[in-house]
Amino acid sequence: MIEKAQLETCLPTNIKSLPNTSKAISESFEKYLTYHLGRTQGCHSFYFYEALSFTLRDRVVANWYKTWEAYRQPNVRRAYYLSLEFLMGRALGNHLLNLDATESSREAMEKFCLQLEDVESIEPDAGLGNGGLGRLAACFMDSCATLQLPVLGYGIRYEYGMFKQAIVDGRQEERPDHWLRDGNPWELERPEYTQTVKFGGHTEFYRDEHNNLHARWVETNDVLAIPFDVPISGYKNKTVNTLRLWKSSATDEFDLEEFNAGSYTDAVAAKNNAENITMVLYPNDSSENGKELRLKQQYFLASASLQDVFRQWETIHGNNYENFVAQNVFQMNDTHPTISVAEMMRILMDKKCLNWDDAWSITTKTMAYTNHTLLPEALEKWPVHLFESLLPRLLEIIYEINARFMRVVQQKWPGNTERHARMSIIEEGPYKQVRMANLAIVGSFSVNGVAALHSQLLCEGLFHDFYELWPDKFTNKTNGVTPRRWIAHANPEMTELISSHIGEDWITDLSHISEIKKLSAAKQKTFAKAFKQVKQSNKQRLADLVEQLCGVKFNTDSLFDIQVKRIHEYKRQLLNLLHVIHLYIQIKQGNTENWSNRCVLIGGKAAPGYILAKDIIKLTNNIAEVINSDPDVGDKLKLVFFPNYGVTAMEVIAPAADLSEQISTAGKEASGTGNMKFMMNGALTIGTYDGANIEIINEVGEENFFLFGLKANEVQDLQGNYDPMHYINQDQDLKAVMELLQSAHFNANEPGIFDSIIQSLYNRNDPWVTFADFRSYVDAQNEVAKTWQDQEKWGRMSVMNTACSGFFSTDRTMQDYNRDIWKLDALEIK
Ligand code: 26V
Repeated sequence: MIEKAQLETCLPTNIKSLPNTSKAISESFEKYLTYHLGRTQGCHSFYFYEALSFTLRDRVVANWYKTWEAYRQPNVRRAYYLSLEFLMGRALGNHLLNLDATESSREAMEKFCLQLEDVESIEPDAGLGNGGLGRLAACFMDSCATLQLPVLGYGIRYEYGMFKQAIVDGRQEERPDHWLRDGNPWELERPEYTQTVKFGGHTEFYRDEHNNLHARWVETNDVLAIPFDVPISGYKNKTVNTLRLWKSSATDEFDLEEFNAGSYTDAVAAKNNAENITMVLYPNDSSENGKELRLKQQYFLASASLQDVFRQWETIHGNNYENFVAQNVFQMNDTHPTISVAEMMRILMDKKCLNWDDAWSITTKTMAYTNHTLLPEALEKWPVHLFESLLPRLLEIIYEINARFMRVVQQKWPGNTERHARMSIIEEGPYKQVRMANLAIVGSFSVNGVAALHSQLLCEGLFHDFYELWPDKFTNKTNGVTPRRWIAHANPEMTELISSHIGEDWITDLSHISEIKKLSAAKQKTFAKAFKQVKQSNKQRLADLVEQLCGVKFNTDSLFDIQVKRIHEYKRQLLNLLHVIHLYIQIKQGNTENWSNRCVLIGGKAAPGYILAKDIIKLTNNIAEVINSDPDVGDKLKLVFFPNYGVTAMEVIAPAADLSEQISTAGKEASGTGNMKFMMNGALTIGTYDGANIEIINEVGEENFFLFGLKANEVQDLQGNYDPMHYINQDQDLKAVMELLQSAHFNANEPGIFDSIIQSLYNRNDPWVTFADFRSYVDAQNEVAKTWQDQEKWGRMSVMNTACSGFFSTDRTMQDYNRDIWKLDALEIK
């Protein structure tokens, strides 16, 4: 382990900023390439990317250092965002934008006959997340840096990120994403801040010199946590925040017995176990039943991060925790890091020797919890026996937290055993489990959902008991997305157009984007025309990519109808496919008067063990095959499955969309954030009354949104008396669609492969009630097609969507968190 420098130096502490001119950038680029990387022309293109990244990183470092210094000051209150996932995507383009160095870098690259975009495209995505929850964390980090809020992200440096999706014979195949293989110029290893994390062993009790009882966790298997820091630059300010990612590593202590027994190689190999903890991201976003390695990851993150915060605290405040609450707050991204509640108690009691009440007071005043899902199968529970073997000391603490909490419940609702059983942190019965959401609620001062409806449903349903006990703990914080990545970076032409009309303020205060509604009539007209041209050019960019990846030609005059997100039954990609089949039938029957040509694009990853989701991908590809090769269909309809959807793909897809599909069963999608990215980029939405769609409608008006389907309460009322046949018998279109699907028209040589999909749709217990929404979905789609015929009207609606998207910036979201939960002061970095 590296110790802090012991040598006296007169090194400058005030690091100078470097110039962003194209001359300075090209000189530095050449120097890195030649002298640092030892490469020259003709080398692998990765080194061009690496040399430019080092050049940019140098320009970030001075401000990074200044930001650290500012945050280290004794009275600065800080927030820590604890998350198992940060779906960062690419970094280089983002830093270029924030440093206002895009044009000078473009020029610099041209000196070497390189295109900046080509260099940028070499960077692998940092895919350290599954979907919405991980990308939200990344957007939050961006906004906090731009708002100059002292927020540190803590996460895991997975060696393998989200798997790469290959499509073979129409089916998903998972390929490893070894994103770190060639090295990562955007991380700085900090071995001097290594922490030790314990597993296994058992507890011992002892008395101190004052006869107070304490616990000691002994005979543990220890793992080292090495931090890697990733800079998060703010937009055109000097703030550079930090995302600290932990890598697991073996301690230097060998198993001496084994070592001396001559099994030197076995003893060394055993170290692999430790290294495995941060090897791979779990590619699952709903159920993962009790996998030991996943619990290890969670505790590893919690323990390393909390110890790191205490280490920093003690360098300034020593052993005095009086002001700890005033200066620290932790935001837990879902239940994944909520073992932090117990770990905080352990550290305060076992390490800092505080008594229970003082430790509990600090814990419950610094922890805050965000819930991201209402799906019961995504609520984490851990078998007690796993805790017993892996984290025995933490289990003791959880039992004690629960015992004390149950007394509170008993006092409020004496004798109400059913309620006690529901609220207990421990699920009793033959298979005892720890309910992480209950632990999070009991241990936090704040609990929030991620959209208005979602937060309301949490209070009324899932967390109702807790809401009755502590109504003031619960709030809503509607999600957002960062306009820097999702407009300024992804859609430079639209950015240029908007800024040329209303200036650039909207980039850091998206409420200003509504000013495009206030342009004079004449300006509105030219704006709308240019807006459409931008959309066309973005559609061309996507069409080129689709042709390259799928071999299908998209006509850019067609309506681009897009659904990209994780493949999940509740998100109802199947409903989309039923509509596509319906359109195909209409074409085959010659019902094509006033037809609107459509290109339908579906993309997203299925969890490797989620068979039905994988079948949905196969079905999409099979339907696409039939439709795209039918000469009767031609340009009227195209369908593709876009492979390996991710952050970087979305940067091309969102700016090119005409229609955004947000068609989840009402009450199931907590928020959605793709919906916001599409809206900002001028797509119209077809969607249910679910998640943040509701707030999109509030902002843009129902007349600029294609709303359909049952409401959340209607869906709930339907459960139990849902009769799929009722809808089939009533609706000739649905009947025809299902008949064609069941006739093996799309699987002529693969009999039976879609049987389970078909069965799921006919299931009376189908929780997603797909048939129930078919009619109103098709009607809404017809309305879409009709509106598309009136291009001027569509254009107006499209501009309105962009103009009304101001609320959906994560800058607003972060201000909401800060006002109600974090209460940080923005800190200007000079
Ligand atoms: C759950 C699990 C379960 C155990 C295995 C690993 C794993 C990984 C992730 C999750 C989280 C699922 C919850 C989630 O992603 N929620 C999404 O959060 C978005 C941001 O708030 C929101 O927009 C989406 O509507 C919501 O589905």
